Amino acid sequence: MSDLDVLLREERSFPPPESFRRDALVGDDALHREGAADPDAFWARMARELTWIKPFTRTLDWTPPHAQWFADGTLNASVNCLDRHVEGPRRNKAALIFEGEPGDQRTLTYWDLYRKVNQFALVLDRLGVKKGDRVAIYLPMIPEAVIAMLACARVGAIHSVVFGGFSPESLRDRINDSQCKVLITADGSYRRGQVIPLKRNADKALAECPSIEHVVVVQRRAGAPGDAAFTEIKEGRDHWWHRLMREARNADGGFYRAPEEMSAEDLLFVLYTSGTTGKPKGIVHSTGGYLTAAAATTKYVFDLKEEDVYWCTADIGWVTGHSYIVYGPLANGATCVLYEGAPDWPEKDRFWAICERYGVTIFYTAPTAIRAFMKWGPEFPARYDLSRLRLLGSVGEPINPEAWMWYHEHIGHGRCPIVDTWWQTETGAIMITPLPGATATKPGSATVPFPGVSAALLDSAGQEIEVGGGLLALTRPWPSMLRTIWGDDQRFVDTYFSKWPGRPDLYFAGDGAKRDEDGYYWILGRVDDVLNVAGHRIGTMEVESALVDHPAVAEAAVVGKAHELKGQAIAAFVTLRAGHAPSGALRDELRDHVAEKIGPIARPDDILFSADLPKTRSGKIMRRLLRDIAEGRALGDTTTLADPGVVASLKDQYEAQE
Ligand code: 6R9
Repeated sequence: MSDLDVLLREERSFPPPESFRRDALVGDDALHREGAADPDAFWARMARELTWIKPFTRTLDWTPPHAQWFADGTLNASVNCLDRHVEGPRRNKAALIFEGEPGDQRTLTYWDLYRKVNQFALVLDRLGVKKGDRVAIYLPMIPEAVIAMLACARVGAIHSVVFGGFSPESLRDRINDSQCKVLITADGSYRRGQVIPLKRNADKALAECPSIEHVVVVQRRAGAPGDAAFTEIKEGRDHWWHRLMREARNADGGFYRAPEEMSAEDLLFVLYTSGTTGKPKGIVHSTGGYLTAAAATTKYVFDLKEEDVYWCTADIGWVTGHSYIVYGPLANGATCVLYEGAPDWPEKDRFWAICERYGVTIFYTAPTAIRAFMKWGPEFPARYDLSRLRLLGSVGEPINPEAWMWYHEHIGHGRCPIVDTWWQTETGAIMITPLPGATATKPGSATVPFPGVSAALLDSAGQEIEVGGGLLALTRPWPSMLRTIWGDDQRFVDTYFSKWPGRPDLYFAGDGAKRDEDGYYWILGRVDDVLNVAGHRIGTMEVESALVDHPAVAEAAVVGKAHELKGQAIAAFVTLRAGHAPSGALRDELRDHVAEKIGPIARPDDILFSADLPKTRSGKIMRRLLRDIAEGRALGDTTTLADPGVVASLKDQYEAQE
């Protein structure tokens, strides 16, 4: 049965529990009605919940596909996340509750965070960072990552966070693409009891990053900071974070760094994501529009209250970490849990231990994690008191109804609404989601657009589909939409706003979806050459380029295959150069090579050596057939192949290997 068929048969529906609805920020359809009546006015009202230096008078300027929101207003994101809280009763409230993988704990109040962000902003000044400069952040999930991001925002620098699991080459390409001036990293990062040598990785990258003038190194590893065998400090270029912070004082001896006054359209950050070509795209986000939507969605999707303890398990290296660990929750003055390590270290109960320890009330994670919890068994969460949990969230990939029900029963104990939130790096904030006190949920459906957001399903000719399957589009601009792709506006136009000729106002999301009779959306997954492996976006082209970079490889084709835990796994078909023979050792070598080039998340599960790849007469590799092979299906139409024999022999080989 196909995914679509499974979803079409899903008929369970869960209205908001009355006990939840009664106290919810939104317990009826008022917000949806407000958004539908006048989306611009709705977003303007959301924007006015922020603290502006100069209030905006214009809401939206829309010259498709370029939008500007609140363009004549000025503000600073760090003021919205910090200053406005320390002026009031939140001054001593916990902002971040941090737990490291080895078990170390640190709590930073809003005042602590405010002080450290100001100090690090002074450090950035001292390193010569100016408004508009780019700063790369390659850090573990530690409070310094949040401090670094907010300090960039304070001085008006554009941060570019690179996931700590990415390889030196991936880091190098991202730094070079946006010409970062400073890199902030750490000596190491804990993962499953091991220390990942982040600074050593960074040094490899930096050998080919001429734009970097300074490197700031957080001491994360236990032990002496001068442990030269592990961390090399290059005099003049590299600086220990704690030393710079100790000296960070302004002329009057205080720590205050006045926030830069930023236009709403000034850039807040660039974040790289995979697309259909080998080169990652630098997705560019604005200050005012981005913050408006990040803050509004955090408040209403998570029904955020003053006393909540909120935990989003994403990494800060992904957009979910940006919007729902840093900007959205902190703009709302929330208490956020930050955890550094793996969910199964030292035991498979770590997440539930953390939920109990800090009294987590709102928990937001990914389906790939939920499927792992399911596989490990309900006895792990059952060891803990999870009675404080009141709301659960899911993001990153389609959640299968079975995983949804398990989450509902074993984590939510039937009491917590689940918000399945669909959105993307490009959308900046949640776009399709239930409002937990107002929307009845259905297992596997992200339900309906957030107020002020307009979605539609279209066929490839641009015809709208009311009920059934189609391509997902967003049909009106929204404040947190990407503004462009760093250095390549044409690619921005071509990728997102050219799917339907003559309609430069329609945003093409790259996802397929279905809509049911109630207008609910069921996201089916990517329709382009982008894989979603355990919630991480990886372009097939990126993996192919990494493979052909190996001296033994002549040609490579990469496809996604369904995987029980990861959603999708990577299957690669490889032809070898003359003089190289297939072997198990070479297979392992190629898998490691990809992990080294891109990062461990891109390591292929399967590699099949083949004398040839199935191609059309015009020379295009037929990935559809490779997917059929990788997933063990009967082969689809092979009549357009130049040599139908190739694919039959591939299928035999693949099956023999399994
Ligand atoms: C936030 C994030 C975006 C892609 C997106 C889609 C998939 C995200 C989903 C979902 C089904 C959900 N996706 N949330 N699919 N249901 N609730 O993940 O951003 O890393 O850019 O990935 O993830 O395919 O297009 P990003």
